Amino acid sequence: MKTPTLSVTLFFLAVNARAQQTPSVEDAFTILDANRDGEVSIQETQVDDAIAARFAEADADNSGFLDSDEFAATFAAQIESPTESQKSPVH
Ligand SMILES: [Ca+2]
Ligand SMILES: [Ca+2]
Repeated sequence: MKTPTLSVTLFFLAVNARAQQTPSVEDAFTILDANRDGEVSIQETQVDDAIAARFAEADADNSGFLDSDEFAATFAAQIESPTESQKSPVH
């Protein structure tokens, strides 16, 4: 039984570990975009069941790919903890 309703997926935990600090949506998108064409395909989301399960929902324009805006709109809340949402001016 798959349960794609987890609020934090294994993929995002991996992003968190890789970022070594608060991970950003950009970090997650870059890692997920395996072929670095600037979009995430359904195949690229297969690394995580929970992301794959929400692909259609996230693909707002039904292009078959997620751009960074679509990805952020759907998954940002799972990456950026609401308790640490203060904007950091440090880049
Ligand atoms: Ca890609
Ligand atoms: Ca799209």
